[in-house]
Amino acid sequence: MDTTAPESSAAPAATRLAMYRELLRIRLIEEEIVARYREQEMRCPTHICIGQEAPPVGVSAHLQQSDAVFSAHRSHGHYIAKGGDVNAMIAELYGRATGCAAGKGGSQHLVDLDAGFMGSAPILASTISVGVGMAWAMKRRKEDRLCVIYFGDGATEEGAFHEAMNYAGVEKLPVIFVCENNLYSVHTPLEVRQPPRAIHELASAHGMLGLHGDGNDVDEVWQLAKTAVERARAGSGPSLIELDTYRLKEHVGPNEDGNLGYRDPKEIDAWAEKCPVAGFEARLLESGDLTDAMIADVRGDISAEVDAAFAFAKASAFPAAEELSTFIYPSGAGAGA
Ligand SMILES: Cc1ncc(C[n+]2csc(CCOP(=O)(O)OP(=O)(O)O)c2C)c(N)n1
Repeated sequence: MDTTAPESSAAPAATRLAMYRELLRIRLIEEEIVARYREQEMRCPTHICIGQEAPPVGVSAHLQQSDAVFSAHRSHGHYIAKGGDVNAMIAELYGRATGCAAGKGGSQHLVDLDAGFMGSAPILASTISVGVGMAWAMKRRKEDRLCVIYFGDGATEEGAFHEAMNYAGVEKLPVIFVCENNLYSVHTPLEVRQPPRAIHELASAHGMLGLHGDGNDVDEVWQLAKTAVERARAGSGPSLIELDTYRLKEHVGPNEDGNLGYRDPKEIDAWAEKCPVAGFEARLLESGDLTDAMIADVRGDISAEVDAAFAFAKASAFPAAEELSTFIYPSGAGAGA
């Protein structure tokens, strides 16, 4: 199977500007979470995606509301880029009843069915099988939709990942597997966890297209995703896209972690230099498609949105005590009970 990047044809200027806005939006929302996390009002484990904004933005630029997205524990960017309700996401982090999971899930259980964000869950690879099941249903019902599943390099070590890939390949399902390879699973580097072969090479073992590229370059992500999305919509089957990227914060929480010793601070600095937001902004400024005045406008709009989301969350009530036993299988009252 082909594992090279497709011939380059840049996204239209309007799409590139929209992607810039979305990259910056995810970054500023994440920075606000980082700034406020220490207040200890967000009581859930929170995996920050700063440094990894380009994959969701470049992929979601090709998706319709009716397409489905699944994610894992580091899911804020995926949720936001798919059109998830930001007020409801921040309220979920604050454990409020207005949260997207009614305040019961926290950062690792985001969901917004109206936006086609089917859910995130922290059990590695758990959502991969569910996403493939949904893609199978889409195909059986002859729906014009596709499913995108995001996960990290660590999830590719789970049996469920390979089973799901196999089935997607056998049934030629409309599904795109997006692996954000940030080189570490918690504090363990990739080279001591997997044999010396690339993750995208696993695609050929499961009879699908493998693609690989720079996950910090939203233009490149956009092109790779275009190939995979067109394939899926044409009924030509699944793809695995491996995107090289890097998380700039600690595994879980708002802090830097260069002091821990598992990553060379020089490596962290080198990836910070490859910032997906600043790099794209510089290219757009250079081409004249973006101006300083436009940046100021966009930043102003996003700041207002972020302030409003945190105000909404903090003004919202906590779930009522009776909610403790609703939506609990098998005995609680609630939907389906
Ligand atoms: C089945 C399972 N095993 C172990 C864990 C503990 N765990 C939580 S996050 C994580 C690392 C995941 O790494 P990766 O998939 O590369 O995503 P990243 O955190 O780098 O974004 C592990 C091992 C888990 N959540 N689920």
